[in-house]
Amino acid sequence: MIFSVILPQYLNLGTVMSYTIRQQSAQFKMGISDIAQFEEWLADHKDIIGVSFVGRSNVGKSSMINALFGSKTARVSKTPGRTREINIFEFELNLNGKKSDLPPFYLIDLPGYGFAEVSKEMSKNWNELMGAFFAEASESMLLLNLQDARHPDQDVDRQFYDFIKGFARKTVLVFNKIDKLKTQKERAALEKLKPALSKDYKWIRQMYFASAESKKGVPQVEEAIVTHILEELELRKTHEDSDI
Ligand SMILES: Nc1nc2c(ncn2[C@@H]2O[C@H](COP(=O)(O)OP(=O)(O)OP(=O)(O)O)[C@@H](O)[C@H]2O)c(=O)[nH]1
Ligand SMILES: [Mg+2]
Repeated sequence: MIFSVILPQYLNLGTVMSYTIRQQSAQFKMGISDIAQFEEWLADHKDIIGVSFVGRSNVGKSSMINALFGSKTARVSKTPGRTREINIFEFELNLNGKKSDLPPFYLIDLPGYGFAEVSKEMSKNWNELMGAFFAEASESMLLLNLQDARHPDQDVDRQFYDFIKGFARKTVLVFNKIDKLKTQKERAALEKLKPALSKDYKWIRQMYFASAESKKGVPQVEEAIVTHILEELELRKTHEDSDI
């Protein structure tokens, strides 16, 4: 799907430019599970623009990354709680179907929460890594929170929101696995949840229903990511202009 955004700064006034995620462009940079190493990385990457995936273990973060960025970008697990480290990638955007001149953007796959069988040591490490991420990561990183469409708004999701609520990050909420919702009743129940969630969590910008498996709703999530990136670039351009 093509997304059109008018960016007069980058081309002649009024030119319509269509940016998309460049498929298979995501390069794995590193996996970090050590807090000191992660803090050093964050300090070296204060202004990055991109998207971070977070959600309950097994909700389909890695699968959604593959649906959006190209197959085999991230490892999909059969056993929950597999992604225990912070996986960092760089990816590119296409402009009108060809590699754009924009610098690479960042994709971060954060370790899942709510996996019951974690040791004390592991949950301490999760707290440290995620605490550092929310306190120090660039504000230009969109947070993409996934929930399971069949089991939305679980206690662990709410606990996670309590954990991050002081940070008010730009967030989009994606209900994944909608292919598993078989009845209209199930879909209606999910739809009904939206206003309550918007009210409780004001920093959520949009909510989407999607399936990494059937790819339904994936283009809309791609559009949210691309729009976020272009907005961040635009903001920086505006700041630079006003500095002169
Ligand atoms: N039916 C269906 N299954 C899905 C979907 N997305 C992911 N899955 C399955 O859910 C399981 C977990 O997927 P992952 O992508 O590894 O989930 P994750 O959130 O990265 O898991 P952790 O890294 O362990 O936290 C796999 O068996 C996937 O095939 C979806 O949209 N529909
Ligand atoms: Mg994963």
